[in-house]
Amino acid sequence: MEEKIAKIKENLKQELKKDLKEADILNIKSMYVGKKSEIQELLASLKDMSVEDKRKYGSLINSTKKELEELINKKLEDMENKLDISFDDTVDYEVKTGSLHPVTIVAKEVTDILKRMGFTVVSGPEMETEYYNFEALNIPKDHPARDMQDTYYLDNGMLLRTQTSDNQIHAMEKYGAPLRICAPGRTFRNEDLDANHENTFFQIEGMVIDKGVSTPNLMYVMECVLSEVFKTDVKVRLRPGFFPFTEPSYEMDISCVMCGGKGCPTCKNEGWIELIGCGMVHPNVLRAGGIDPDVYTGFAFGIGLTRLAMMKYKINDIRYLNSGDIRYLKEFKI
Ligand code: FA5
Repeated sequence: MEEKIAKIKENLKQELKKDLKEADILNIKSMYVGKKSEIQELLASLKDMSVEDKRKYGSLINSTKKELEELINKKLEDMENKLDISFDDTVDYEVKTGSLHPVTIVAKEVTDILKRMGFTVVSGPEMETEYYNFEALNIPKDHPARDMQDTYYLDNGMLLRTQTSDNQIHAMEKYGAPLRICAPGRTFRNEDLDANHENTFFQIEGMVIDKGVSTPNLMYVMECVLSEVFKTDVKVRLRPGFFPFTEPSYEMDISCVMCGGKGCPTCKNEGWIELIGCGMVHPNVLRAGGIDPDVYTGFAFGIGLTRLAMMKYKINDIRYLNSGDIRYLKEFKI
């Protein structure tokens, strides 16, 4: 019996030394420990043995079966570990991944900068009521400022928001004063399209309300954002502007990076591109948000993120950014 068992073990070891595929090992498994295997026959024969032999061989046969199984399983495991390790260097393994859109990249950059300055990021609906988009922002029905921001009026009585400034009212209503929020988002206008005007573009709104907030605070925040986004010095100019929801109001322009300010089709020969609208929050707007203008003052700004992406990445026509042309967008892979 001992000899027979030693022979089975030796035979298996020899078999397993060969160069085997998974299917071969599974065949060997069935041959050596399967129902019709020799060891299984030996186990079956135990019942006909004398009590003495049973005691003598019972544990030997069982432990041998276990040993055979372990040898086979180890071979299977080694084979699995070996899989996937060999690479065929002749195959082109280029991994095709997507990339962030340039506007997403600058939006993230600006929100990160503002977050470091203590701004909380909020968001509002793209489908908006006239109240939040216009009326609460001191733009009543029939106000000429509505002409500057014509939009898409929906059958359900709502509209596609023309500016992220709707977030000013939502945030004041929700959080009250003091307040420090920014709100990136998509905006829509019925616009004549050209190299720097789209009908769908992105802005980021900012609003700070506290006691004693003034214009120099606003200028400081704008300066920090622009110098961090562009890393190098860029020329900006501040000029008086008009928004019914701020008083005083300003517009900030950036010297066109495509022509260095000389004038080109991108800036429509002006040398400057309008980038930011901003100002001190009008008392009527604070009131609409439930905040007492005799106690609190505030500033707000709206940065054109799509234009910012154009200027940062020297894109000469805004329409590329909504084109979905992958060859073009691939350039910005980060
Ligand atoms: C506004 O939308 C104001 N809500 C900004 C504001 C916020 C003022 C808070 C005061 C306080 P304006 O229409 O100028 O303002 O747009 C702001 C910026 O959005 C522009 O400077 C420009 O960068 C961008 N922008 C405006 N229209 C378009 C357009 N058609 N295509 C691409 N970018 C645009």
